[in-house]
Amino acid sequence: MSQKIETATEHRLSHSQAHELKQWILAQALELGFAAAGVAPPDTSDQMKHLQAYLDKGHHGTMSFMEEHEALRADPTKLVESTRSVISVRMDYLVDAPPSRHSTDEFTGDTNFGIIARYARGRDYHKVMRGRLKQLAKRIEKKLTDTLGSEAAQDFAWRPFSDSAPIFEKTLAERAGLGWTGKHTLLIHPKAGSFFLLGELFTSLDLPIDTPEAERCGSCSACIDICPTGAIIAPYQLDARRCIAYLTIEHKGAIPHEFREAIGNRIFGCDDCQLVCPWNRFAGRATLSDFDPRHGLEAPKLLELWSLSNERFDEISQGSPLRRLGYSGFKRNVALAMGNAARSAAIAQALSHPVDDVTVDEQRRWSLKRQISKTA
Ligand code: B12
Ligand code: SF4
Ligand code: SF4
Repeated sequence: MSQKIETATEHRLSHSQAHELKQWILAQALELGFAAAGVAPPDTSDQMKHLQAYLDKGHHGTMSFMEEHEALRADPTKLVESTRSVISVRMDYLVDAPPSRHSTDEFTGDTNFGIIARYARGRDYHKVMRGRLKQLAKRIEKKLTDTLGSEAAQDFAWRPFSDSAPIFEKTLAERAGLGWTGKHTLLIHPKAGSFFLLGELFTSLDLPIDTPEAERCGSCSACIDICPTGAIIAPYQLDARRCIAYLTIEHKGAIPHEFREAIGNRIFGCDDCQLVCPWNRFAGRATLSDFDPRHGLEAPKLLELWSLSNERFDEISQGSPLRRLGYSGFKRNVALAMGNAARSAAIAQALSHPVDDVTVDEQRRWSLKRQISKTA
């Protein structure tokens, strides 16, 4: 089957046809709400040495999925056999201009509200991204039927991904010309910053490959210097166990004491290394309403979050990245932020009632103690 696909697509697309088809596909991607698209070769084997070093040092913490499917990570054609090229896409999620890292209450003043990372304030991007990638594939299928006949369309194999498979998404995007990997380990585009998400359409088409962007961090180290928990241990190297995104989203159980104060009022993910990055002066804006904040999640009051019932959390987190936390993880994070919040009798009062969940209750007691120490 895969042999048939390879032969068919290879022989049907001449150089100029492949070039024209690629330009057409990239235009369709923009029409579907992607901010950019490019084409990468299906080979990321050169990244395995970095992954191995990361795993050897235990930087992945409890994310055991990072240890799995080594062969697929190195060679995307093992994941989807007929893959000849990967269409990599970027989706911008920033709704408003981000505040300057040094001039806002978000970090220095009134912390009686919680911060949710910007990508997570609206609809879950996994669904948005994969839905649009499927539409892109359907359009390509129709185009192939119209230009090369139904057999070519039948031979067209594809699969969409976004944070849903063991692949190096940033490397693929880099190879597709969508940016360079910054020292904070995220992909940056010189004209669009880094507040975007990545997705891929693996295809059996032999499309022309793009040219990668030059690396432009230069001597800057702002992200490394600003990281509240010192998670960027060296340029391009992140110890996930120290990263607030890991601690608040992936880590189960009690948050290690050494990071509690530094987490501040961040209750889901962290944007600090991106907020400080000079390239985000050029950050793109979301074109899809899916990223519009829901339920006031752009600046939720901690006391309101703390009083949410399990049922209400279920409603609010429906179709949202927050779902991943579960009620217990959510309460743990809110309790922590309440402890770090500015002195408040109302918060101390709310924290004075024991809760059933062991992890949440331990966090509550720590936070109450911290609040009381501020009011004393
Ligand atoms: C695991 C994971 C996490 C983990 C660990 C992150 C990490 N850096 O490993 C945690 C939970 C911490 C996390 C956090 C975030 N994540 Co995340 N995450 C992933 C995931 C699933 C895998 C990343 C991975 O392969 N890590 C493995 C290690 C080995 O790779 P690495 O640290 O990136 O290092 C690479 C390079 O820096 C280089 N390298 C490593 N060492 C060295 C040494 C030298 C000397 C050199 C030169 C290079 C080098 O090689 C490595 C492999 O290419 C990807 C999706 C995917 N499948 O790709 C999303 C992904 C990277 N995450 C994403 C996002 C949005 C985030 C957050 C911004 C969310 C938030 N606001 O809270 C934060 C940002 C934190 C940060 N500074 O990176 C987006 C990034 C989009 C972009 N613009 O780049 C992705 C691509 C998901 C998506 N589909 O959009 N994430
Ligand atoms: S997301 Fe936050 S904690 Fe993680 S590396 Fe960036 S600044 Fe540090
Ligand atoms: S803050 Fe500076 S070093 Fe960090 S990613 Fe941006 S340009 Fe690169």
